Amino acid sequence: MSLLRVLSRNTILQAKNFLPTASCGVRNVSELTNLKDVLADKVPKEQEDIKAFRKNYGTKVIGEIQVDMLYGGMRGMKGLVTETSVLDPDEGIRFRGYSIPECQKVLPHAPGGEEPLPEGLFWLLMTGDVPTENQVKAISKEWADRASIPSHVVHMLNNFPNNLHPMSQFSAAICAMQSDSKFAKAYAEGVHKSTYWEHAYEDSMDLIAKLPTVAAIIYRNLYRGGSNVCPINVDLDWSANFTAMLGYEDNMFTELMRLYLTIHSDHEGGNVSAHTTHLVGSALSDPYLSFAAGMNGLAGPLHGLANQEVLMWVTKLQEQLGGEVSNDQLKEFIWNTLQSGQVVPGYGHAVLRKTDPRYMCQREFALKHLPTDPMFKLVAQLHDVVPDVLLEHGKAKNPWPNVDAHSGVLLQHYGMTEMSYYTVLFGVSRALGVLASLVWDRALGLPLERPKSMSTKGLKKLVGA
Ligand code: CMX
Repeated sequence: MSLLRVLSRNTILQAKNFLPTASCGVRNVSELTNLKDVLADKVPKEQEDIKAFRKNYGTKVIGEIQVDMLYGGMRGMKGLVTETSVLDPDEGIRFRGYSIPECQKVLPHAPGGEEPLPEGLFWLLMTGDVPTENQVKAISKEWADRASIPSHVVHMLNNFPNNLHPMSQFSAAICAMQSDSKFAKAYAEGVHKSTYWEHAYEDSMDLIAKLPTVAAIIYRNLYRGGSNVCPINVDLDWSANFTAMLGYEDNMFTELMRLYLTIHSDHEGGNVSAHTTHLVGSALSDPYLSFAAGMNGLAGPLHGLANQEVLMWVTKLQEQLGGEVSNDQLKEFIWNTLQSGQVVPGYGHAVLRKTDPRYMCQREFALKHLPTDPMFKLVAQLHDVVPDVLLEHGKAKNPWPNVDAHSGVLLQHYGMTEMSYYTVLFGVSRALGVLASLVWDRALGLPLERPKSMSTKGLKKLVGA
């Protein structure tokens, strides 16, 4: 009998967190290094907990819906359950209750490194527990083992024209890898719905493992003359393999990538990429199709593409104004942007009302490792000037910088100057959060998502207008 089956059966019988093993009687869950086994222990408990909660509180009213919310992008409307992270407007994101500085402290690092390994963040998102070093090592190893991509995907990527945006290539490749979907295969074979999460888990692990290779092929095809990516090294962590495949040798770039891939992973459930992945998954589209849909949303300039937009905007600013610029010159440039009916990229947020902690930790990285970089200095100067202009402009509810205001400047410092590629990095990271959520969506049996829409005529009638 497989360990998974033993675990599933024994979760009902055993005291919390202790499980029998074949050899030594009882074993603590924290000693397990196979994530799927740990989930198999947690899933039935969560299912029971939510069942009891809904039985007792299922009809409790938790908010009201105003007409403006229907026209205003559903801001503030509580309408989704997402377990992996929660976004506080003032404090920013917490991953399973842990802030970014806390994650930087408690999650395992690479030997000699200071930034968290994204593998650890993934374990945390999936389980709610801070992983041990061995658990993180097991994820690195498993992703390295699962990293190879089908040859038809390589062929397809190698034949895309250079003018196809990297995000379109990324999304198309994810869809094309769907030929290997274990979820779709299991569904077609008629498996019981109580096992859906296990197949969603397999696809999610495969997909996350393969994304760096796909992303690296896109990068090398577009910007490095189509040179081959190096093979995966099973002794390296996920980020180190990624930077090696991209062709970067600087260890600090790899450290940056570990931080980058950790902090871009998840931002609760209502943002476009997370919500889209969840929505498409609710139709039981497999994780490849669901995640590709989420990536198409991330590619929008008001969402993930803003990291590309920021660096293009800052580069234009430098071209127009030169190296050293005064605050007054910056103000004028920002006003020109606003008066020509464009947004200031990297500023504002649908939920946040303070500076994004994802911006702050990137700023701290810059202060530590590249304090004299001219572009960093400009980004810091913009932080002093943009909020006041946006406040004077009087429209944006949040004048403070978001994650995208800072990421590009760090990447260009280490030589990654290809701005139109930046959102692909965001996408590789976002997989960690939205796929962890997708596994839980299937584990909790969340149904097809289908909110009620109304016509303006119907709404007017409803409110007696
Ligand atoms: N520059 C100019 N105007 C802005 C603005 C900005 N940075 N942020 C908001 N506004 C405007 C909005 O366009 C809106 O104008 P209209 O009333 O004319 O439509 C008004 O202020 C009110 O918007 P809001 O309620 O403050 O913000 P929203 O929730 O509607 O939008 C966001 C949020 C992020 C789309 C918006 O702040 C924006 O466009 N920012 C710039 C793009 C950006 O950085 N996006 C990345 C967000 C993070 C991410 O997902 O990666």
